[in-house]
Amino acid sequence: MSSRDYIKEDQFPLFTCPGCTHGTVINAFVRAADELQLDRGKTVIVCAIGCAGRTPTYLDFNVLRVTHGRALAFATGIKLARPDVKVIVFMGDGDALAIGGNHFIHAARRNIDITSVVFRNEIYGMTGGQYSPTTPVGHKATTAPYGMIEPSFDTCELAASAGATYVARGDVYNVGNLYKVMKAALQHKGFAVVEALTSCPIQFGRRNKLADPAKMVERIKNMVVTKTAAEKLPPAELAEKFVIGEFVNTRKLELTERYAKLLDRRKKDTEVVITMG
Ligand SMILES: Cc1ncc(C[n+]2csc(CCOP(=O)(O)OP(=O)(O)O)c2C)c(N)n1
Ligand code: SF4
Repeated sequence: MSSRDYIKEDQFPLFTCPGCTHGTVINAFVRAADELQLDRGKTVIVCAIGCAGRTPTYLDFNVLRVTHGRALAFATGIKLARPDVKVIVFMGDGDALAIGGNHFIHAARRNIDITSVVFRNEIYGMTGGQYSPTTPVGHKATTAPYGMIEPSFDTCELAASAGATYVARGDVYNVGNLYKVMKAALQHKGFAVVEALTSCPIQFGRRNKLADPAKMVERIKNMVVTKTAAEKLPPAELAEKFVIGEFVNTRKLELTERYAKLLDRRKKDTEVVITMG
């Protein structure tokens, strides 16, 4: 297998707007998949609606495209039915943290063995630029014409505190790091989250004096710091930045393992208790 075998070349050209960096996230995924020689026959990618949700169109895998915000719910069903299959979920920030927010925290709490990638482009791209739970304060969106007043989620803190056992952040400027964390997430057993900072020059950029795709990537470059650099920053400066790298990498029994144990116990237990009314 080579990386080209993971791509559906007949689906090109890309549907994305010029300068969109969602493709860079997919590129990091394909590199990682190739490096790990992912078995396409034993891998399912689940995605929903949105520009990020549409990116698996180009991937030559079993792809299930579902309702907006429900990718993790479907993925949970697949994983429980077929624990031997690798399940990967691609979601926009709105998909993962707004309409799908409840599924996200419960997938983390259950520590189910799914690799999830959250494309943080700070907006609802596909539907015309409404604000998402990651739109930065003061920035404009169609539903925040005078500037966003709600604080953003810290996706990584949310995932970690809910119970995810692998949590990392990457971005489309430091592609080497993004690829590295993607690869580690794919190798992880348990609920793995990679937040990928990506840019939407059309729906976010145009409203925020950042329509130039290169400026948007430069903005990401200036927004991120490594963990080592973060240690040297004064708190006020650090509050403005996104730390990239790994935050959580632990091994705990995940949901399908606990479920298998439960089934084992039930098989041994011959007593059947029937309760009425
Ligand atoms: C149940 C449901 N609610 C709302 C929509 C409309 N809708 C489609 S995509 C989307 C938001 C997309 O934003 P995001 O998930 O952040 O992904 P992006 O397009 O920015 O990559 C919305 C609200 C829908 N298709 N289905
Ligand atoms: S709307 Fe934004 S996120 Fe969607 S394809 Fe265009 S640039 Fe990319």
